[in-house]
Amino acid sequence: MRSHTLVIAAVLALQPFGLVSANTRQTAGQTVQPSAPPQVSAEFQSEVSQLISTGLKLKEAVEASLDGVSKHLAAVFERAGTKDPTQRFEFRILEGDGKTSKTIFRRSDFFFSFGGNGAGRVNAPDINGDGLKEIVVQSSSGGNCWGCNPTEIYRVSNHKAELIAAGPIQRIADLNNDGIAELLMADARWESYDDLSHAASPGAVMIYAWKNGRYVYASRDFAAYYRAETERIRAAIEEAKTSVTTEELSDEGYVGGAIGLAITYAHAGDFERGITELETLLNSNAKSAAQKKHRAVILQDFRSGESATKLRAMKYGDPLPLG
Ligand SMILES: [Ca+2]
Ligand SMILES: [Ca+2]
Repeated sequence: MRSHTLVIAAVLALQPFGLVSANTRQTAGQTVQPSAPPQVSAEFQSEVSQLISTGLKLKEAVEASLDGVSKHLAAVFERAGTKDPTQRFEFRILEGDGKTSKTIFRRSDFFFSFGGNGAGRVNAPDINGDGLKEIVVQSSSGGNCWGCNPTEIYRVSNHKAELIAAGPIQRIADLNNDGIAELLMADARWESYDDLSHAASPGAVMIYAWKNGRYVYASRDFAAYYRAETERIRAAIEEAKTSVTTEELSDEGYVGGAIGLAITYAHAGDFERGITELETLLNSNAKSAAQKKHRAVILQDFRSGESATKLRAMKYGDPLPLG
């Protein structure tokens, strides 16, 4: 039980790059934290009681009319005493008809919460401007990594729940003030790159925007955001530079920052600038032959190796993969 609690604490603390919490537009739903037993409206009570009688414990509940027609209860349950960790938590959406209700969606995993990271605190606003309210839930498959703790976004129409986004979403925010929020997603593809420590893993943010009924990769449309982001990363690199000594791994924060800057330029639409910046940074401030050798391998990888291929693989307008 103790290790379980620790992992969940790690999941909740996992905020890549220390970004601040989500900007909420408006919050129509009400989230009840586990400390008080969540209360649910009358029409959901018989379904919830029936689930509790099978060994589920109601942890969190949000009520909203997600489709503007029926009432819905989005709920997180914990299954006490289960031996299968992938069945420990259950996320459900119940739909009511004014008198009674039934489950229209369920998914089990290691962990769910509505209150997890910054993104998870946004619940039941209309995030994408399609007239339907979304439910945002933090999930976890149990690992301590960016990619294995995705935030999932669901909408409901015609009595069916549909997953419209999933991934390491750091923030849900309207970056260009058009009234429709964008998803700021961690690019986890270089997490643990080249044996860099987790703290030094190169991080970058990808932006997905809602267009024609789905989230698509649209990072290069957000130039002002990326200008601020490159300034922030440059400041972090300056800071990390002061730690570089002849000790072999003393430059990993510096190297991780330089790679993060290159990836960030690539997302902003300027792959070549990213490579030029990476060359300049990796060719300076090396304090040992081992550091120089290591950086030459990284440069090769970003100029023409697997990392170059991965950076060029991102295409403007590509739909967000739903896992
Ligand atoms: Ca919506
Ligand atoms: Ca927007």
